[in-house]
Amino acid sequence: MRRFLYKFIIIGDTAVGKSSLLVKYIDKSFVINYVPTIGVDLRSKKIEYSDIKIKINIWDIAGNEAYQQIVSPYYKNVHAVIVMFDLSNPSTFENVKYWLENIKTNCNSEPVIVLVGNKSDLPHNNYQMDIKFFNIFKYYEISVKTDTDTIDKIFTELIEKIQSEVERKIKQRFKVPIFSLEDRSREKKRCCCQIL
Ligand SMILES: Nc1nc2c(ncn2[C@@H]2O[C@H](COP(=O)(O)OP(=O)(O)OP(=O)(O)O)[C@@H](O)[C@H]2O)c(=O)[nH]1
Ligand SMILES: [Mg+2]
Repeated sequence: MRRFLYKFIIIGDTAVGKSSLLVKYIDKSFVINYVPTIGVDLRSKKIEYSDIKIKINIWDIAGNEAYQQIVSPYYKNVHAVIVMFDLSNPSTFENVKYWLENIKTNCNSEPVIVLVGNKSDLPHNNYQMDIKFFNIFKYYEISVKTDTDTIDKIFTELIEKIQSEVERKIKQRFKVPIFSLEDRSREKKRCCCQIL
């Protein structure tokens, strides 16, 4: 059984629903009360496939401006970033660019980025963003309040994307040149000495 450990972070403006997303994903529950995150929170999830075990540590990062300096180390070595905004609050969408810049400034890896518009249960505008230009893997519109399946889908698609990239890199690293018998005999002839 092979084991993998991945690090995810969730970022975005304050009160867009980052902690709610994490609680819904892990505990399948929704909290109506707003309790601002102080600094960071960590939750973990273990997923088992037929031959691999994956653990993801998901860091929920406070959106409050006051914490941004102290939370920057948490952007290090991340495999995935969930950038979240509130569909019912246009200023949180305008700030998405600020959060994408934060990734560029603070991440030392090249994480898979997804953009999540939350609170689709509330009246909201339509938003357009050139996700290819911003190197965003996928865009989802969800309601953490009423949705469960799409939330699971976000994490599953992220894990699959990261895992396939890791498998590709492993294969590349252990690539053994395959010689045909003919090639090997030619190799022998070229040798100047041989151990018998
Ligand atoms: N209507 C509605 N409310 C939501 C939804 N998701 C979250 N909320 C509410 O939005 C408020 C803020 O949610 P949080 O998850 O605490 O927000 P946050 O992004 O973690 O905020 P910070 O910790 O301050 O960065 C809470 O009162 C939630 O109940 C949703 O999909 N629909
Ligand atoms: Mg929070």
